[in-house]
Formats: sequence, structure tokens, C-alpha cells
Amino acid sequence: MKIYDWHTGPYPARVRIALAEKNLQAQVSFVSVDLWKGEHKKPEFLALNYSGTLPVLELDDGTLIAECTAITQYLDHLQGTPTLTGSTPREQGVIHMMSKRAELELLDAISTYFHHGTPGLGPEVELYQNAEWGFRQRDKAVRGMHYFDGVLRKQAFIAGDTFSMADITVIGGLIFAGLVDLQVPPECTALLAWHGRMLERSSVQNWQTL
Ligand code: GTS
Repeated sequence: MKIYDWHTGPYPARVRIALAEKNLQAQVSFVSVDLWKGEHKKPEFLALNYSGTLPVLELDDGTLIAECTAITQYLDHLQGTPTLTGSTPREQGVIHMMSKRAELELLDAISTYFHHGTPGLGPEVELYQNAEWGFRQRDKAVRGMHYFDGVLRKQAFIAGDTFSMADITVIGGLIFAGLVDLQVPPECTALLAWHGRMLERSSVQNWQTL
């Protein structure tokens, strides 16, 4: 398998963490796509992923799978434990919901802030920017942090009692928050404590060096 990604990207981090959790690192090779040069918007890359985003998984038969959620589901079904996307229909439903919520309320919001409320990837790549929209999305992400703090006051992980894809999505959000200097509010003590626990996982410590 091949993974097209960029080694510091928060979305690629999600797949790299999933790979390490599933102990599948040895089965993939990475192809670097330079976001800062806009390689992900060039026709050759758009032929791999119409959306022009990273990461993309290419299977040995040439099948292309984009979107972190889809890639994580594929990897999760390949082998072993931990199960990242749930075993029972109930677990699967809750994990999918919470991971999507982590995208909507945190990770995607911070990404929009990066692309619109900051210089983003620079003028050669950012062809349209709307700063007001970016700042609104930054504020939405901070509200999201408060939401996830509330969730973690009642349970150990984002989707319940076990580590899952939903935790990885929130981790991606906090990786992106770090890149844009967006702090988790100090009163979000449950979110901060959970993050400390997540940072103890080797998958979360080592994703940049896979
Ligand atoms: N919904 C997509 C997914 O889940 O895979 C979003 C992927 C995404 O936005 N990836 C970022 C990207 O390609 C990579 S990174 O920001 O984490 O490095 N961004 C470039 C762009 O121009 O949007």
C-alpha cells in the first residue's frame, strides 16, 4: 500500500496514528506531496483525489481511498486490535458520529481558520481567502473544545470507554490547534488531561517519524 501525505499535516497524522495503532506501518510506503508548493492542487494529484486533499491511500490493486475516516475504516478492517471504528453496530454508530463531530466542530474549523484567517499555505496556493469566515471558524473550534471537555468529564474517551477513531480525530484537531497557536482554554481541564493521556501513546508520539 502507498499513502500520499505530508509529514507534518494534522489530517495525515490521523492516518499515521491509526497505522501505528494497528501495527501496519511496515505494510505502507509514503509518497510526499508538498502542500506548501501546492502539489495537491496540480492535475496529477487531482487525478488521484478529486478533492485535492491529503492523505490518500492507494491499494496494491490501484484502488484509491481518500478521506481520513474512510482510510481508517479500511485499515481497521484489515487486522487486529485495538478496534478503532467499533465492533457492534452501536459502537460503530457512536464512534462515527463523534469522529464526524470532531471534524465539524474542531479539526475542519481549525483548518478553515488556517486557510482563511492566517496566510495559510501562502499566496500561490491560497487563491481565495475570507478572513471573517476564518475567524468565525476559529471561534467555533474554541466552542468545540469546550464541548469535548464536557464529553470527557463524563467518560474516559471521546466515544465512550475505549480509545477509537474519534479520539484520533480530536488529536488531529489539537495538532492543528498547535500549528496555528490556538490554545485549549485552561478551564477545559478534562480535555487537557485526556490530551496528556493521549500523548503517552507511542502512536501519538511518533507519527511524524513513520
Ligand atoms: N476531509 C478530508 C479528510 O478527512 O481526509 C480533509 C483532508 C485535508 O484537509 N487535508 C489537508 C489538506 O490537504 C492536509 S493537512 O492540512 O492536514 O496537512 N489541506 C490542503 C488544502 O489546501 O486544503
